[in-house]
Amino acid sequence: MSEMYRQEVPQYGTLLELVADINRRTLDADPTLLQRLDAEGELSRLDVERHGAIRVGTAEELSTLRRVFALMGMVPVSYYDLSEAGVPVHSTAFRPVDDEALKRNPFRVFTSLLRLELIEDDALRRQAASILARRDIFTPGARELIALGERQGGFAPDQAERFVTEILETFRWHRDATVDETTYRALHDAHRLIADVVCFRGPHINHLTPRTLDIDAAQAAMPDYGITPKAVIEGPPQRRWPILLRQTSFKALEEPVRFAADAPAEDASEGNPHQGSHTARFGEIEQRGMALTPEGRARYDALLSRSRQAPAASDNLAHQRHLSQVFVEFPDDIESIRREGLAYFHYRISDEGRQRLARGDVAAGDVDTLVIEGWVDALPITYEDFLPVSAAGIFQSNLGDAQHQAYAEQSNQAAFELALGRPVVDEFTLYAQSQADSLARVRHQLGLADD
Ligand code: OOG
Ligand code: NI
Repeated sequence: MSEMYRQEVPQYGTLLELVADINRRTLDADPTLLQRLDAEGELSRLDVERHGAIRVGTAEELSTLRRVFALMGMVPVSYYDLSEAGVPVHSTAFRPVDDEALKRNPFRVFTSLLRLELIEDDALRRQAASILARRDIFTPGARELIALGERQGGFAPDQAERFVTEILETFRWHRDATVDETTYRALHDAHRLIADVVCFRGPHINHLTPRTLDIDAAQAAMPDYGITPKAVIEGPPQRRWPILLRQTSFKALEEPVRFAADAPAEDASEGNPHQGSHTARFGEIEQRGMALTPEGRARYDALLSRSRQAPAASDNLAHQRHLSQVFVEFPDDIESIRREGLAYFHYRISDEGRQRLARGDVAAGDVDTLVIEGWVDALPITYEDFLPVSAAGIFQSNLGDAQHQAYAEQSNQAAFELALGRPVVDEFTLYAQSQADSLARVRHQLGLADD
């Protein structure tokens, strides 16, 4: 998919180069970081690490994607409501969840479902629904393989190859809209995102996002690479110990499309197509820090909303200065963060602990004691998920200048899960489990009973 996207959106290739340059420079300049990432097993995943995003229109599309991703070992984690931010979708992220898989390749797909019920105009809403009902975003081959994979409980290698090839088609860009220009305009005027979801044959991947080790440097360097960044980096400020997720993107590009002939023709291949343009696809970069506990997250959310009470800064440096001032209240040394229970950690026996064991020393005490006495290392767990306020900022930077009011409709996780065909997994449960497993393992290695 990365290959395909690079061909479809050449600027994405440039973005990958920029990120690789910055990551190399950052690691050269900071041997401690190099060592830490290596110890955490993060170095090998750095170059392949991505997330991407798609938007679908129906429950059937969403639930079929859930089955596709399940065959790839990815499950829906978390529920994100974007309607509060004036974007008529709600979302989840499909991703691997076990530590081994995350280490190999933590690819995530932020997947949004259009909330048709938020289109106010009855006739337009019905028209959108009927356009969506006519399309199939999966190839017949993909549908056969999904059924086969489910029956077999997986794929033989050659089947897996074919599966990837067929599924890739779902994410491909189609420059032929399935509707005439009048219909496109009407849907676009209701909300640009609605036109993006409804008017094409499939849910084209709308961005891919590599991970950078220094997003401030990447943001500053974008213009040198001929890329125009969005005004500000979303998420927390720069810190010694990075938390959660920081993101920035380049603006969606205007791309040529062909509209179907005006009604009554419904098929883009008939009649004289009309030229037009559509903006949807962009590139993004992210910097990931540690996963916060519910307590840490509550503090983050409170500080973020306090920072947003001030008028928005239009340039990134001013924005970052202001954020940093507000976030001084969030501890930035790793032991305070750990002891105050603000983040999740992987516990591992230390080199020193290993030597002591070999000498016949005996460890004792709870986890804090083991860490203080140097038996055990605590390594922050990387945040693998998304932030609704940041996601809204990313969406909005690509919706042009039109300001959108929050939708009055409530967030509706139950409706989303009904469409998805299963409940989403709670992210905090995953991190807590991963931490608990590591602790149980290390206590076992030290010959201690469970905490
Ligand atoms: C998804 C925007 C959200 C992120 O990284 O928070 C997102 C979209 O534009 O479809 O990708
Ligand atoms: Ni994204």
